[in-house]
Amino acid sequence: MRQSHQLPLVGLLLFSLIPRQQCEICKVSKENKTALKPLVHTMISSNYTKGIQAAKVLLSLRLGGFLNQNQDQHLIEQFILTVRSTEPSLTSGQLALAILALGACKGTDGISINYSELVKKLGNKYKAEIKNMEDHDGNPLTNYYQLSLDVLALCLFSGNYSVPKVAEIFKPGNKNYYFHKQFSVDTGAMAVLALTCVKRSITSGQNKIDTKDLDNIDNHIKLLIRKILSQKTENGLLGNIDSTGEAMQALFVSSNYYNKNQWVCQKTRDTVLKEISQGAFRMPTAAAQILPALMGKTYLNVNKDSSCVYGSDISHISTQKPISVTPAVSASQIKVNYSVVINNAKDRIVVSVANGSVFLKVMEQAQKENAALFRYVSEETSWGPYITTVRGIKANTTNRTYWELLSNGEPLSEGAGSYVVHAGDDLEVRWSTY
Ligand code: B12
Repeated sequence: MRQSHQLPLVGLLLFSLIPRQQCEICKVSKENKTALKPLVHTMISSNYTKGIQAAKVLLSLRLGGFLNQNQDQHLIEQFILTVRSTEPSLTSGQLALAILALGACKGTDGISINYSELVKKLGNKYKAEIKNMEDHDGNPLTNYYQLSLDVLALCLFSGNYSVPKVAEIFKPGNKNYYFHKQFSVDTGAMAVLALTCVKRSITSGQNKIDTKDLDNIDNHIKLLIRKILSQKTENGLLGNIDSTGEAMQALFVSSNYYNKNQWVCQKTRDTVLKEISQGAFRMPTAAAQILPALMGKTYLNVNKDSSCVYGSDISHISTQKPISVTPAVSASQIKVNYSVVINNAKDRIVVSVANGSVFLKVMEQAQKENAALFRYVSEETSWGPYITTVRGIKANTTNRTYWELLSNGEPLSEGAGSYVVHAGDDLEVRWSTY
């Protein structure tokens, strides 16, 4: 009799001794969930239903459980059509993201998705990335962030990939983790998620391999986590504000690889929440990258066989006033310096733009005034306009060249479509190699 009374107590004691998962500790509490409203709103009010750029937003909203059943069904139907019509032109990482978004969870609508066909196509795109690396000095067609997305989607959706090859190419010393010798936290975080998936599939017996590969993968995760943690800032961000969400996901799935005192996830979360309240993450992609971690989720929670969670308590959010992505432009004019720098040659112009203008406006104005020197081409991407070409010279991933954006000699941490210029700024687009 006495014993049976004690049993629940013993159980409770044992339960309290089980270390709580980092993702649970760091998850925004029910009471604080309203702090996420601006993020959800940015995503819902964006025209995210258009194009493949919707993938990250859809993935994030589905993982977070922020859609209702009708929204989910409608968006997935539209998205399937988009994927079908654009698939041949998608990069490997874009297709991987599309698969992750479609298969984030199982909708109740009975829409049938031919995953095996999509996954096969992804396998071919991934192979083309590897082939490009073999032919072009280790440079993929896209980048390692996308190769990581490829491996993650292939791993989660039972696609074909070679474990020894993954163990070989994802070595933390590989140049593709670095831009200008600086470790890319976003890339490292995505690689940790991919490698963790591969590791779990090996240990669960789905993938039979040499234990040497498992040891190597394990070691890569350990070193990548060390590198991510070395980029922790005073206020707890990991890398910068835009890499923090995915880095949090990487740290959630690999808590065995670091000590509790090396990362206080609540500090990171609280800084992020403060940034949200001050209007950060105004771009749908930025909002999409941070939201899953704040809900205690990671891309490893993608599971096409597990039912979607619908109708979170803030899903009625679309009635809120939208947060504007475009900064307010005033009638007064400011003067800025703008240069195009190619090797040691610098062509400079002073242009006048309305106060509050973004970098791209300056480029437009310079082009109007002197097209021979300042003509450029931009391409719409999930982060806004990406400058691909200036004066006919085009960025090229195969030889790691691009047009770098700088202000007063410092590389910008945002793009031409969102960086607001200031009077007297020395703006530059510089032909660079990463
Ligand atoms: C790889 C990468 C690059 C490569 C792109 C070429 C390549 N090898 O693929 C290089 C090193 C050249 C690069 C350059 C820049 N990048 Co970058 N990049 C990334 C990274 C790690 C992955 C992008 C990706 O493939 N996504 C997945 C695919 C499926 O999505 P996608 O939309 O199709 O991807 C394309 C675009 O993202 C585009 N792209 C890459 N960077 C940027 C930046 C901006 C502002 C835009 C509009 C587009 C863009 O290139 C991708 C491949 O074509 C992201 C990290 C992240 N979290 O997204 C940072 C990231 C997008 N980059 C960033 C920045 C700031 C830049 C630069 C502006 C830096 C600078 N000072 O010059 C420049 C862009 C300048 C320009 N010409 O417009 C920031 C953007 C933050 C923001 N709020 O806008 C990110 C989020 C990194 C970070 N955490 O700070 N980048």
